[in-house]
Amino acid sequence: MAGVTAVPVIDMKKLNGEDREIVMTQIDSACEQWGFFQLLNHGIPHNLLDRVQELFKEHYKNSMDAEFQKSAPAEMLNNALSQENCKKIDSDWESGFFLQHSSHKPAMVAPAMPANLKETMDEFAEEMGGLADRILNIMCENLGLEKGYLKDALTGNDGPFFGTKMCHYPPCPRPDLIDGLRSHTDAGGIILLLQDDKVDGLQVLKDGTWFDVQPLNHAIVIDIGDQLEVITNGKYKSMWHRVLAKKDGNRMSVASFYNPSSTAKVYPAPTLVVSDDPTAENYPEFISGDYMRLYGEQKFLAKEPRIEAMRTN
Ligand SMILES: O=C(O)CCC(=O)C(=O)O
Ligand SMILES: [Fe+2]
Repeated sequence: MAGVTAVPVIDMKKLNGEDREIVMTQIDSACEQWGFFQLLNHGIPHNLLDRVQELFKEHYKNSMDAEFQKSAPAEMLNNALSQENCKKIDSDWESGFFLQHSSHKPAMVAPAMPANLKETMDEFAEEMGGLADRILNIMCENLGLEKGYLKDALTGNDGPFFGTKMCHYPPCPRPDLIDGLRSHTDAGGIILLLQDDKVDGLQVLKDGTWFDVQPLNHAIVIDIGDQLEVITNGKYKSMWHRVLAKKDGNRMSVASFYNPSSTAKVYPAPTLVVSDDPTAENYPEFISGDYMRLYGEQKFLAKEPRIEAMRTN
């Protein structure tokens, strides 16, 4: 996909027809060169995506917006504005919560949600989990790994970690002073994102330029996390991304994280290790939970030193 100058948009419908090879190659190139792509015709019913967006926007307006106005980032911005030379704020202009879907003991208690939103999110998680498995198997095929390899690599003792971050990026009076979400790479396996169909803000950094991930109705955005980069021995890369705060528009985002279990041993797939070149640097092996602890302290820093730090463990 040389010469592509925007985040790739890939139509999965063509995977079942005579263009299959072309689409498989598009996905492979997107994983290698962008770490980000948008999927159309991914098989998740559009009316489910519409319901998630509609019900979550309503829930935000009814139950979360007033709280945000009293939150830490809102207070930080107010304080900064009362100073003469205010500097950029080290926080994120976002308001959200996390739902855990996998069989693990939930990391946190799910917040109270209206019954119709909760039911819709259960349905959404089921569909997103299925899509995650399909994407991982497409990656397996492209990487020459046996079917199921990548899911197994995330499984550990208790199955992949799977959860969804539901958030809004409310209108911000001073987007020059705070980001919606500061630049970072994602930590885990793959991330599946339903973003607002109108309000933009998500950007990915490629070759020194920030590219918008344009809102596209009913698309699902996929991106690659650091630990999938390790498993592919660097063939696929996690990429820096950020969300800009905006003066107008309240951006909704529902991001499902399909990650290694904290007990999973993460290491480069043996067939992707260049064995006939003794000088080739391979990625290290580590326990996912150890990486996640370090990531928790260093989310907004470069991934390379924290992956390197795992080598001694
Ligand atoms: O909200 C978005 O569009 C991106 C969220 C994100 O990058 C994250 O939560 O890691
Ligand atoms: Fe992210």
